[in-house]
Amino acid sequence: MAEGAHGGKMPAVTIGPGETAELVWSAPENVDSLEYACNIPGHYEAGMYGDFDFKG
Ligand SMILES: [Cu+2]
Repeated sequence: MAEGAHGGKMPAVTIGPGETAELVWSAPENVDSLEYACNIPGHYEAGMYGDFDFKG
């Protein structure tokens, strides 16, 4: 796991174009949704984020 912009406490992987990787992370219980994002500087602002929706 790479050390990210979240104090190094959030799980992260860094890969190059065309590469794949697996990141396993356990979500907290009793949440409706979680946001994921790219932590490379400027990428979040460019829209590289999304949500996992656990409702339904
Ligand atoms: Cu990015």
